Amino acid sequence: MQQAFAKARQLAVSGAVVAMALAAIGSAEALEIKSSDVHAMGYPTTDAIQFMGEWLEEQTDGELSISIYHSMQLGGEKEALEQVQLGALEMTRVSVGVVGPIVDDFNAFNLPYVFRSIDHMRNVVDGEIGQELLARLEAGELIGLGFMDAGARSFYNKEKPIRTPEDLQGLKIRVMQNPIFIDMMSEMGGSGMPIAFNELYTAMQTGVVDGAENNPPSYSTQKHYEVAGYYSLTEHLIVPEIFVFSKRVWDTLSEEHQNLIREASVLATEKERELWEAMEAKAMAELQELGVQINDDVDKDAFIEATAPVREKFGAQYAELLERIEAVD
Ligand code: BDP
Repeated sequence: MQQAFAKARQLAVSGAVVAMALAAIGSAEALEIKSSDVHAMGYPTTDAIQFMGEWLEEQTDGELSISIYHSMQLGGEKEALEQVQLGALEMTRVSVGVVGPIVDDFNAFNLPYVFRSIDHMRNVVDGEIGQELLARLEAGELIGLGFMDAGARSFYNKEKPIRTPEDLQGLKIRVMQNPIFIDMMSEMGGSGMPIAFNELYTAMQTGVVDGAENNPPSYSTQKHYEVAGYYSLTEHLIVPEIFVFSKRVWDTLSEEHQNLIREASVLATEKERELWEAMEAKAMAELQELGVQINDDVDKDAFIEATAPVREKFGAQYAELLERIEAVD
């Protein structure tokens, strides 16, 4: 009897050891991907990444999952990219606007009026050029997973409607943290100040800057209209969003997991675009309802002409790439 007990105990113990060993193997493979975004949940980018996480969880029985650090909980986009480069954060979704300083070819996408339309931008980023640029991010310790839509950016300020570049004279306009946008502002007649997105509302409120530029959903969800009530549809930049993974962490993943993340990224892009279109229409309707001064009487040709020197200045550096972009339908 005693012997039987001893045997049973032994079995139970070894069973527990096996269970622990299995759990250890499981946890070595399991990864909770932390991903940051400056936007709140409910925004197309955050919701698309959430969708990506749910898909991954389902495909891997919970081995891969994504937890989103939204609403600038981890600060601005420059810092997030640095964290991802170091491997302290697995993933982030940022604007291509802040990626130029890491891999400068991305600045070809950051030039004013370089894309003729949203469709043109999509055809470029979905085609060979987009794939090539994503691959180049590896040199910057990043794995480029995909692009998302962010519509077109237009000016807003607290003073007046903007119809021509002259109207920008004397205005201090916040731009994303990339020197190329400061040049863009000078050529247009204003002065550009790089400020992190999470500091922008206060910067406008306290008069550090008179305004900024962004797409309708960002302007609306951040409530920037409360402190800068004139929105003018200059649509001078069509800068896509991008989501990237830490190369350091990526290199520790199994090929199977890498492939699944790639697959999920394509789905995330599709999802975001679907959500984007609805969100943009909703934001414009809301702004109108709120009584924001939306000005569509804009001399776009004058803006295109005024910004020609920026495209020329950077044109030599990105000549081949710009020609290829232009040639895309
Ligand atoms: C928004 C982008 C976000 C940028 C922000 C900005 O979605 O990634 O951080 O603009 O202007 O449109 O900084």
